[in-house]
Amino acid sequence: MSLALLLQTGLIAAASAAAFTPTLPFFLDQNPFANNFPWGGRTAHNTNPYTQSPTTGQVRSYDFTIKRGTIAPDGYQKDVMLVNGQFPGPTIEANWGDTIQVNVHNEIIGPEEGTALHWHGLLQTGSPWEDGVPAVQQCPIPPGESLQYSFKADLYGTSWYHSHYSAQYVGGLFGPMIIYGPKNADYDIDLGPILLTDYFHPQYYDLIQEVMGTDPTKFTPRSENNLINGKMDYNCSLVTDGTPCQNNAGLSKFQFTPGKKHRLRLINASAEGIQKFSIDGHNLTVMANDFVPIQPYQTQVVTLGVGQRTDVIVEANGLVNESYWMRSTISTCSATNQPDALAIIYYPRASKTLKPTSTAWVDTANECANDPLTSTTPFFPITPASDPATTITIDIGSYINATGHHLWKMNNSSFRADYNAPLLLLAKAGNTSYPNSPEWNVYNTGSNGTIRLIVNNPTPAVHPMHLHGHNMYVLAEGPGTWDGTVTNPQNPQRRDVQLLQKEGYIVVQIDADNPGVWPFHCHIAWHVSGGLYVNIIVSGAEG
Ligand SMILES: *[C@@H]1O[C@H](CO)[C@@H](O)[C@H](O)[C@H]1NC(C)=O
Ligand SMILES: *[C@@H]1O[C@H](CO)[C@@H](O)[C@H](O)[C@H]1NC(C)=O
Ligand SMILES: *[C@@H]1O[C@H](CO)[C@@H](O)[C@H](O)[C@H]1NC(C)=O
Ligand SMILES: *[C@@H]1O[C@H](CO)[C@@H](O)[C@H](O)[C@H]1NC(C)=O
Ligand SMILES: *[C@@H]1O[C@H](CO)[C@@H](O)[C@H](O)[C@H]1NC(C)=O
Ligand SMILES: *[C@@H]1O[C@H](CO)[C@@H](O)[C@H](O)[C@H]1NC(C)=O
Ligand SMILES: *[C@@H]1O[C@H](CO)[C@@H](O)[C@H](O)[C@H]1NC(C)=O
Ligand SMILES: *[C@@H]1O[C@H](CO)[C@@H](O)[C@H](O)[C@H]1NC(C)=O
Ligand SMILES: *[C@@H]1O[C@H](CO)[C@@H](O)[C@H](O)[C@H]1NC(C)=O
Ligand SMILES: [Cu+2]
Repeated sequence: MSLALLLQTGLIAAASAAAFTPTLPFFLDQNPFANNFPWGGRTAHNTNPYTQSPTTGQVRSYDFTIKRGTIAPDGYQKDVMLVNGQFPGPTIEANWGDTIQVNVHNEIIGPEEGTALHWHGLLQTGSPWEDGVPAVQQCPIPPGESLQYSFKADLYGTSWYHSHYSAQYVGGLFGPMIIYGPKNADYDIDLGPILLTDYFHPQYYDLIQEVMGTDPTKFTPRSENNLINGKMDYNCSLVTDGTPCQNNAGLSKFQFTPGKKHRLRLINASAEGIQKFSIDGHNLTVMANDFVPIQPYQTQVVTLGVGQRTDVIVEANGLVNESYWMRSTISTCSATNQPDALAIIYYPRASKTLKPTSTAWVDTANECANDPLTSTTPFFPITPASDPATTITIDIGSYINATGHHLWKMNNSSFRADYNAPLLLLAKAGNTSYPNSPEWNVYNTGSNGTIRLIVNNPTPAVHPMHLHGHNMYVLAEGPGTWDGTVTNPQNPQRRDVQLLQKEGYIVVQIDADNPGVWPFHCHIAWHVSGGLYVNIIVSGAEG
């Protein structure tokens, strides 16, 4: 039986405690690197990924059943929601230009909840209704019902899918999404997705009620643990309410082949935590941020905000008889009781019973910001317009409303959704004004071709800002307010999530070439639920 089939049927679960994380690809029918390159002569260097993606005609079908379940990934028993009984959810794989088709069956009962899945970072060009945000592009999928999503793998690299219904993804509904495409840096072995996730023991819905509640001591929940690919140990002596808990639940394990270059696909699927990723004794070569290949640069510690991805290459130049810690540490600007996630990398002759004795790198980077924009040069250069047609300035704030609840606002307006009135459907019917619903936070940019967003954050919290449907040019970011300077104006960083520093700003810009209603929001689950969210209507570029 193939590995993919084993994973699908869940038979691997029993064996996985001892097993190493398998390498990619899992493809049953073809190895995209060995057999063919369905993207033809397109390279990371010669092809504009936004306008020249291939169409292979190949369909990758997945069947996702979403149900409640009980798991104990760190030893602490917890009720969650799962895709096909797996935590994290199954890996979606496709080649650049393939069509991904996912049949989602909502079987969430006891109690019932709606759901909807978002395919993070894909452009959805020509298919804006497949983006998966309830109240914007669709109604929630009701319990007992199914929905087929079908969309093109229009960018390539590393990403994830997650529920966009309430904060359900914090309750377990997420998984990796890998799209194979041209290489912009050389490597031998694809070690696959490495999901970094802060982990909360209470139910997500109880946390949301506290975060948006009236008790200020509960506005910022502290995570209990930090997981790598859904695993970490927990100190069960800390459990005081009698919940079953088992010490030494086990860590994720990876295997390095000496002398080979390994690609690691880091994904920050946290609710709140900024993660600092490193491997003891090894350098990291950063080759992509989000879905954007970049000119490789070397570092020891990578910072990822929620929703961000970074692909790194690691050369296995350690001792063949040693094992090394892989670490992801939640930074001091996030709230946690246990910041350190660990996994183990084994060389072939390392003892499988002794723990590594390696020591961590000293992290000298800014605790609460991405690497400087000057480090990043996109592989395919694009120069954005210097005179955008539309400029939208938005100030972020938090406040206590008249009933004492804690909310977030963008330009003085806290977003509140109406699941029964998806904005894309209204826009398709020609209706883009909702005088009685200012809380829908809609910014209609008409047919203007370039849109600049200046976001000011006077609050003492970092916000990973995510835009759907586009890669943003990140023109500037920093503390304080913008002085008008653009970093790397000829070829600025592009990505789909950018950290907005506390008491700081970001300036981002898009080419409005993808008609749709596109969410722009903070990816911290608690903040987006509290209203830190706007919708941008893009009608299609005219100039
Ligand atoms: C586990 O937690 C208990 C209770 O706080 C503490 O006394 C103990 O030192 C902890 N054990 C470890 C290994 O951290
Ligand atoms: C994930 O993002 C959160 C929020 O921005 C951040 O606190 C955390 O450190 C990030 N994790 C990694 C591994 O980058
Ligand atoms: C990491 O990179 C630095 C700078 O390029 C180099 O001096 C050092 O030897 C490298 N260390 C390892 C373990 O590869
Ligand atoms: C690995 O080999 C080196 C010498 O090559 C030795 O110094 C080291 O102690 C060995 N490590 C282990 C865990 O046996
Ligand atoms: C479109 O661009 C023009 C020219 O910059 C500007 O005056 C107008 O306000 C913009 N319209 C919208 C809806 O943003
Ligand atoms: C305050 O916010 C909460 C949570 O969104 C909401 O339930 C409540 O109705 C709001 N109060 C007022 C007066 O609008
Ligand atoms: C947001 O508020 C600021 C300050 O009141 C104002 O300058 C800006 O134009 C507003 N932005 C939008 C998009 O309404
Ligand atoms: C923000 O909203 C509040 C309440 O709706 C209002 O009193 C205040 O004038 C608004 N401030 C601005 C700058 O629009
Ligand atoms: C547009 O939709 C809103 C919300 O459903 C509704 O209140 C409004 O009457 C609609 N406008 C038109 C012109 O149909
Ligand atoms: Cu935020």
